[in-house]
Amino acid sequence: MRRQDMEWCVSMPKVELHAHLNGSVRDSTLIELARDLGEKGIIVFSDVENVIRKDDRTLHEVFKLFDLIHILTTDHYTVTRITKEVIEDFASENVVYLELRTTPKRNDSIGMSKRSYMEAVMEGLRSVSSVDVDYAPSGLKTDTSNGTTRKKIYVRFLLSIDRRESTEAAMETVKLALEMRDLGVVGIDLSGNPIVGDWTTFLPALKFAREQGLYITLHCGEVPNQEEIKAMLDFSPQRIGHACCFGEENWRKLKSLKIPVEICLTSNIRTETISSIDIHHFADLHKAKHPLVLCTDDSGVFSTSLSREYSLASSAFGLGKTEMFQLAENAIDFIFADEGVKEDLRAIFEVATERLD
Ligand code: 6MZ
Repeated sequence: MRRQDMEWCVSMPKVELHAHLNGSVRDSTLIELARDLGEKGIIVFSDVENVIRKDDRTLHEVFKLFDLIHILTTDHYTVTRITKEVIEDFASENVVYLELRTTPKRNDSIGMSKRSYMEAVMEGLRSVSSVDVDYAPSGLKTDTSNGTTRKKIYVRFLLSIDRRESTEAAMETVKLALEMRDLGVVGIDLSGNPIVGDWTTFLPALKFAREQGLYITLHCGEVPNQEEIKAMLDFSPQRIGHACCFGEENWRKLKSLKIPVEICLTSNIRTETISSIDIHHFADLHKAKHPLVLCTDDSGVFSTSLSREYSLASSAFGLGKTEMFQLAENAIDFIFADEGVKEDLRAIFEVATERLD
């Protein structure tokens, strides 16, 4: 794509629905944190620096990297810092609605509970200064006190259950999500290394979440486990992430159920889950008008941005500006926030249509 078209992708309003907090940390922040821990003798900086700067990683290597990132980021102060930076980074490329997901973590050695982890996340959200943030269902109005309308981003949270967790730990996460609803927690995600854990372990917590009215999205089909994919589709989540390794029968089922798919192009290519962009299932789903949304997954780990994902889709699948704009706007239908937010977002896109013609 030409440079000016990339600029166009940046200026278009966008909706991000699949972004993992710890996967979206800036490289520069990770390097700075690693240097600090290196100086304290907790890690060997040069070993870590090479891992952070490495470009291509298999899916297996990505999960090893997350264990490393968590060593660097998981204290309350740093969780607050990365949350602030990640929200500001998305806002700076005109993401107008962000559903940020993160796994609440317990670490007794530093006095961290899942709740205090999430409180640190919320603190990060409140400390965002470069943009106005609407994060609670009641809504924070745009600051017009100095007579100018500032840029605004809607932020909602999904709490992730890691596939390494037990039924009890998953249930704790769901209960926490319910308690934090007033702070903008809208749903639950199931993620983590897809070859670890068994779907049935998480089912009681996911069922409970759904009964209580939380929305659910599942990482589904990152590896070719057709039995699990079928069980996940039978559960009827409101959205699924990836949908890479579906057999024919499950593919038909997905299409007939019309479950919206969060598509993460760069992530799938970098992790070699899909061998090349021209055979990516985006093309088939898009042609079939299946509900889908372009997302980053881990913009830090995969050195991407949502604008780049649009630009990539445009060059790989020949989408014009109208189609890209439509794709971005359609995502409003699949967000987990209420009708009022959807209406606000539609108005933002309406204004942008005139501006971006
Ligand atoms: C599955 C993924 C993932 O929660 O610590 N995560 N899970 N597939 C992926 N595709 C590459 N990318 C990220 O963010 C990092 C965590 O998100 C999940 C993993 O559980 C990872 O540890 P948080 O903020």
